[in-house]
Amino acid sequence: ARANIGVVGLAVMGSNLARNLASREGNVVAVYNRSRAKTDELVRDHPEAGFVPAFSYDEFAASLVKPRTAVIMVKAGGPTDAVIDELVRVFEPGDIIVDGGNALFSDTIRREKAVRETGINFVGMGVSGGEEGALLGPSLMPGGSDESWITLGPILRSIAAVAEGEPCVTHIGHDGAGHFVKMVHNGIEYADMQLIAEAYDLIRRGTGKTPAEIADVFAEWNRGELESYLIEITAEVLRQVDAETQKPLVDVILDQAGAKGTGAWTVQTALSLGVPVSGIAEATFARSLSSHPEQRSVSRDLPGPADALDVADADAFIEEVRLALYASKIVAYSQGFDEIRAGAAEYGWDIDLGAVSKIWRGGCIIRAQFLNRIADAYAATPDLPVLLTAPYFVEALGRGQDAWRRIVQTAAGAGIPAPAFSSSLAYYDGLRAERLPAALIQGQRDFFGAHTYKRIDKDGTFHTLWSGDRTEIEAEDTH
Ligand code: NBP
Repeated sequence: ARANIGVVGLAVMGSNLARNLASREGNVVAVYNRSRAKTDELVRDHPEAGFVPAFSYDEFAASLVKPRTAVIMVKAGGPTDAVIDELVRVFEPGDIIVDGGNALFSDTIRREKAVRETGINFVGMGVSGGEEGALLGPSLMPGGSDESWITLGPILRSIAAVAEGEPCVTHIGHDGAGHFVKMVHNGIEYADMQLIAEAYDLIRRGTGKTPAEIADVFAEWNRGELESYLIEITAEVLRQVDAETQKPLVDVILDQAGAKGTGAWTVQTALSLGVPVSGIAEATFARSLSSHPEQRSVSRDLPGPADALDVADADAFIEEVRLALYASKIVAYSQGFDEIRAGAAEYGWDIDLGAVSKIWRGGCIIRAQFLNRIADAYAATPDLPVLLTAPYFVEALGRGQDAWRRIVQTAAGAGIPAPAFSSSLAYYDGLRAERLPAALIQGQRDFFGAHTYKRIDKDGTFHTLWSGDRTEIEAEDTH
């Protein structure tokens, strides 16, 4: 045995992660893949890595020094369970199994519980940054036990992306905490992408600028407070010209957005936790709407406003779109962090929200300047109940809100869908409201279901005898 770490699953993510591990001082990496060809190819193409290839799980276990540590990088779901079963068979108490696939956090909780009974440590780890991140430095979100973190910490710190001198990895919390945070990361990514797409659409339809001209706008935005990987690649995509037709590539790409399901998981989980993540939900639903051509084709002739959008001052309009985008983005991130806070409370994880924002500054898709502001906010007030109420964000929202409202009005007036812009604004105004019409909803619930209500002026729970003489009685609290 001479390898200190092993990788199971050598498709694009696993082979890149294995190469990343092998490139760091002190690591000797064992590699195993179900079908032999991938292992042979990786070892042949990368002699510099000094891989220790294994062709059975027994051989893989024998090649690892104790405590054996292996990262699984296979398809999430059944394949992951199959590999875990094999590793549990050949590993011993104290060894560490890390699942770096995109598992649903509740699967990770289940697996951790089952594996822990064997004395083996199981760590569910979110890996962000795609293939390039895996090779050059991902953002890593490991869960699992404190004991496994002692062994894993130095190895993961050595391969993670580095942002402002700090490795983009932290021990998120126990069992499924890492995969939970990775899930919300992906949900925020959906919201951020949708907001950028809405901004592009408004600018294009409002000013008539070409995609290449709008690419310049995004490149300019990338020099300011919106600076981020997603804004940067948006400029690149908009500038791309299709070789075949010489049209902007964005105009020949079919307008149906795909999804692998992590946005839906984020929303489903938020629904069960009772946390509004409207920005993420709208982004997820917008992808669904786009992907129903049969509905869209029969809906094309639905009536819309008479006049198309015609903006008088293009530069002023673009600046207002920028402010609306930034304000909506603050809402989306605030909602995402709220979901992490609620998940931590529900599942008993001690998650440092500031540390989460810091490890997203490098390696991952939502890496951005902006995350420093989130880290600052939690450093000042670790138990901040709503992220967007931190002073910096209050200032930014105050600066942007007039423009944000005008952009949402403009979009509605012109019949341009801006679901994430407008739902974020509605959420913001909902939080701000002194009184919400929820009082009326409680009245309705009491009317048809005797669900009772509380009063603003005295303690207790009340019910109006709606079908009787409509006097109020004190009632049991039944909600
Ligand atoms: P895939 O998700 O395409 O999985 C292919 C790998 O799974 C191959 O090594 C394959 O072995 C192995 N595998 C399967 Br399928 N069934 C197996 C089984 N029953 N037993 C053992 N191995 C099995 O690979 P990927 O795109 O590299 O992604 C790996 C993981 O990383 C996934 O969970 C993915 O969601 C996650 N992830 C991906 C990205 C990304 O950007 N692609 C980013 C972050 C996380 P074979 O060669 O023998 O068929």
